[in-house]
This record gives sequence, structure tokens and C-alpha cells, in this order.
Amino acid sequence: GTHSTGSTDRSRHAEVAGAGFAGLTVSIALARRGWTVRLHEQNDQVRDFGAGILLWRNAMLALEVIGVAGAIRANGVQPGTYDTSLNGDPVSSELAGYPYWAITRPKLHALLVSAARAAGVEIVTGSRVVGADPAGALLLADGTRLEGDLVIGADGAGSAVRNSLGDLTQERKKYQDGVCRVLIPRPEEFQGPEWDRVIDFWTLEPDAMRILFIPTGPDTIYMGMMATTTNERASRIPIDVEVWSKRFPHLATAVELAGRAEGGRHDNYQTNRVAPWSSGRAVLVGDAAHAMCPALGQGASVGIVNAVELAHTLDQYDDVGAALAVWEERERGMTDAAQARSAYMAETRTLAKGNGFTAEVMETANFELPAVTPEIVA
Ligand code: 5PR
Repeated sequence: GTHSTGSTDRSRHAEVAGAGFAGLTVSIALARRGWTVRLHEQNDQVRDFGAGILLWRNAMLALEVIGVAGAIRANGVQPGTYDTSLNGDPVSSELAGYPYWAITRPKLHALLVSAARAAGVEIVTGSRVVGADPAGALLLADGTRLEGDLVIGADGAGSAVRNSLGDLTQERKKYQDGVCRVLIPRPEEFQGPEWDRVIDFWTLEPDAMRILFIPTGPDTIYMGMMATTTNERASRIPIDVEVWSKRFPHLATAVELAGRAEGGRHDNYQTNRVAPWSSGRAVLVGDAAHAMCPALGQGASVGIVNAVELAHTLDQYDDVGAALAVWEERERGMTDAAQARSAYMAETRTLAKGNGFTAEVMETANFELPAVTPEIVA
């Protein structure tokens, strides 16, 4: 067996399932702290096909310590404000000067992949993980068993690693809404720095339809097009231009472009609560551990925070089990609160009223990263 005798005498080894944002982040963080890391991606390429994403202050602190935040600031957009409109009328303008960034998902992914390679992470594509052994091994579809001091399931909301660990409890819940996410070319009418802001266009009658407008760079805008899943036409990819432009006539140009966008996807809101997050030497990070409704825009940020915190906590303890317990204790409250808060916001659609970013809602974004922050300050 491979039992750690401390981080000083030899480097520890991790096997990681899933090269999404959480898997890449935890791999980079561990490799930068002296671990050898092999990262398995079941697809034949490492890339993200998705649209856009927000990275809040909490995620940017974590990304700062793994050396990626500067590239995100350079390649993304810091929104000037987060403005909300209901039925075409402005209801609030919030978050002026708040440190958060918008970026396309393919760009964020590419930046993490190059940071992983630079940190010495071995990325293996076409490698499908089907489970984990809490004694410290990842199990591949071809029957291979790969041992590590730590094995990590970063394999998303449908996590095979999680589902293979019998001693974890799981609660999954689906919600009424879903969202079509597309990336469109940034049209002339939305050029200029005055458009570098998030605009959240809500309508609630006769049913909820909302367009979250997020510039992600000089050439792209991320459109999050939310609707109740019973509205089939508004829950379709490709975007139904007729039904969306009828509801949002002033956004007709953007809706037309959304109708022609390639690579968009629709997802239902869902939550997945797992406890505990580890079993022996097997641990879950990202959506595998805590998929949440997107209403807070914090799903990826919380996964990134927990991934970097995990690597730093492991550094503080020779014993993996002790580190995992301390790590979960540090992150659990913040994570559960983010899940509960985003579910509440999704169910009640509170953001439609405006002024939704209360101190309580901002708790997740303002999280201070107990394992990492002392190092930033030092
Ligand atoms: N916020 C963000 C987002 O991407 C979505 C939502 C809120 C940043 C959609 O994915 O409420 O659906 C939302």
C-alpha cells in the first residue's frame, strides 16, 4: 500500500477523475504543492463546450494562489454593475466595483489546462473512471486499478466515483426552472465599456422567462436564458427565436444571434447533497460533491474554492484522513449555505425583485478561505 509518511520525505501521489473546472483546479493546487498528479478525462479532448461563467471574489482568491487569476482578469470582463430589470423597467443596480469576473467557459478551461501542464500534471484523455476504492485507488473502465495517497472524484453531478462509494448519503432534488446557455458574438449595439455590465432581464407573466446578459470579452456575450421547464419552447436548444424575441422585443438582435449559436445547452436546475465528502482516501470535489442551482452563479466558484482549500489543508497534516476531516469542517458550512441559498433563490425567483445581493446572499462570494488566506496575507 501507499501510506503517506509525511510530505517532506517523498512526494505524495493523487489520481483524479474528471478534467472539469474542479478537477483541473485541485490537480494544479496539489502539483504546485509537490504532489505527483494524474488527471483522467473520459473525453478524447480536454476542452469545455459551454458558454460563460462568473467567478466571484471567493474563486478569484483561490485562483490567485494557483497562479491563474491574472490571466482571468486579462481574458475576462469585470462587470461594472449587476443591473436588474423586470418587465423592461430597471429595478436595481448593484455590485458596483465588486471584484468578480465574467469569462467564457472554453477560455477558463484552456487557462486551467495550461496551468495544469505547467505545474506538471499528467492529463490522460479517453480514460473513463468507473469508481474508487476508499483504500486509495481509482478504478478505470478497462479494469485498471490506479493507487494513490489520495483519489479524487471530480467527475460532475452524475459522479461515478461518488456512486461507487457505498457509505455516503445522497439527496438529489430537481427544481421547476432550467436554463439555456449560449455564447453569442458581441453585436455592435452592445459594444463599448458601458455595456461591460451584467443585466438580468426578468419577466414573470404569463410565466417566468429571463435573459441574463453577461459580456465575457470584446467579442462575446454569454446569454443565460431561463424558463420554467414546462415551457417547452423556451427550454429548447437551438433557441426558439420567435418565443424569446416576442417576450424580449428590445433584445431581438441578441436573441437572433442566440438562435444561430452553436454549442449551447439546456440544463434543469438541480441540487445534490452528499455527506460526508470522503470515504477513506477517496474524496469528492466540485459538482460531484455539491451540485447546486445556478441562481447564485456560485457553482463553479464554490468548487474551485473547495479544491484549492483541499490541497492546502492536505499540506497542513501528514495524515490524509485527518486533513480530509478538517477540510470538510472548514468548507461544509459555506457550501451547504450556498446550496440552500441558491435553491431558495431558484424556488422563489427572488432576484426578479431587484436588490437581491444582500449581505446574506453575498456571504458565499465573501468567504475568506481559511486554509489559503493566511498564505496570501503572509
Ligand atoms: N447566475 C448565473 C448564471 O449563469 C445563471 C443563473 C444565475 C451567473 C444561469 O446559469 O439563475 O440561472 C441562473
